[in-house]
Amino acid sequence: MKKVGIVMGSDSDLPILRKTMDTLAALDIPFECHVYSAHRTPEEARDFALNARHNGFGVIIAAAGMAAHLAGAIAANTTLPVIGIPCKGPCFDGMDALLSTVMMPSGIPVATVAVNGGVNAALLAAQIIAVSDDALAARLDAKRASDAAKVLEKDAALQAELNK
Ligand code: RP5
Repeated sequence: MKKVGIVMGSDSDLPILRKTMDTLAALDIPFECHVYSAHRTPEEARDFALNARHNGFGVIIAAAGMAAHLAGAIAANTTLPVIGIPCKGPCFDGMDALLSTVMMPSGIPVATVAVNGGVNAALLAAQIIAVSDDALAARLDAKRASDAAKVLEKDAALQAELNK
């Protein structure tokens, strides 16, 4: 199976990416995780993107906050699908990172998930890999069914409490 590459602009983004890693691990998807910054280590970020396909990656998840150019900078150097996670920083409730990540010019797409959307980034990466992996697609179906069952359990508990 192709690996998922996870890149974050700073280790301060790690709490968001832990959710990404946990979700990928639960689905038995191999991944590799790095701290590379579009601004502080531009050469390392560029090299990672340029070599990602050759190094066995199928999708790259890039997470950054503030002036969040990392996903775009990665996408500029690979035609692998790139998923951007805007991370909420100290100002503007994450709107700075959201706009910096999502507003890509035509020609260089970044599939942007919600602010701090670490779980959905992993699930979207899984769905991309599952296009050519039926076993993974089945695991995703099972997760959807299990997640739905949990919601219905909560509804049943609420109904029981309200209708005492
Ligand atoms: C961004 O700047 C990082 O992705 C992080 O979200 C933010 C702050 O980085 P640190 O100052 O915590 O290293 O590049």
